[in-house]
Amino acid sequence: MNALSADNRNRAKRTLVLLTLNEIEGIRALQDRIPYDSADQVFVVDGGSTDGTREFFRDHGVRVLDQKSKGRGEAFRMAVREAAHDHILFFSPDGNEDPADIPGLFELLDQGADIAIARRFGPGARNEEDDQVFRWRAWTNRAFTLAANLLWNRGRFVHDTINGFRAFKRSSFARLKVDGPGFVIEFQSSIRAMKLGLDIRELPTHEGARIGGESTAKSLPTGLLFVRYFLREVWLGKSFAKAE
Ligand SMILES: Nc1nc2c(ncn2[C@@H]2O[C@H](COP(=O)(O)OP(=O)(O)OP(=O)(O)O)[C@@H](O)[C@H]2O)c(=O)[nH]1
Ligand SMILES: [Mg+2]
Repeated sequence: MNALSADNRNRAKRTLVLLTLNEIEGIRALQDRIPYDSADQVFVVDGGSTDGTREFFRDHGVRVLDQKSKGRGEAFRMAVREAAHDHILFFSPDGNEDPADIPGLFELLDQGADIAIARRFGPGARNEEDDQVFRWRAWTNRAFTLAANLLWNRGRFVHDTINGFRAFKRSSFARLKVDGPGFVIEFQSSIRAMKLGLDIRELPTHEGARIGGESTAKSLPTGLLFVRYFLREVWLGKSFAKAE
């Protein structure tokens, strides 16, 4: 038996979840680069695509689950309910996330992390706006991340509390009881993980440009949602975890 198969036999099983809402151009470009064989189960959670994304996956033998209600928050919760395995990774095939990082994120969980995040900031990393003069989205992201670290993090600094390209242990995700909607789900999960002192590890990544389609994360409503949920986390403290 070679080293790789011995490794595969000893590690926890993995579920890879693809999150889509009208990403046909992205998925056509990325399909051959996604390391499907690094996971033991793969499925798509789709938010209601009408551009052929769902049909593309079905034609390629990938199971597609249709969301009952909208938004990434609901997609994360549905995925964890449906996942068969204990290590669960979320990948969004719109061009921002590099599929080559999928095995590395799974490996961080194997090494003991509760949450593994592909970080777009910090040493060795790059975000979409790095070659622009005004980096509004990056600056806003970093401000929210700094505030979360200052208020709640007692472990190693987390450089990117917001990126959706991340993996969870099922048991850790359950402890977070994340109830946020839409694009705030990742930030809320990072904050709550800090509050509970979970082991958050990061992998430097290079964020790419969106390949096609349209962003559904409109800056102003998303920013306001973040402020609202940030203040709610200040208010809640650790009380969210009481029912543990
Ligand atoms: N399942 C599911 N996926 C969603 C939903 N909304 C967005 N997505 C996917 O989540 C990923 C991220 O959404 P984007 O709209 O690209 O948001 P963003 O990455 O912040 O914005 P850009 O930088 O412009 O790409 C994409 O793969 C979307 O297709 C949803 O309601 N359900
Ligand atoms: Mg995107």
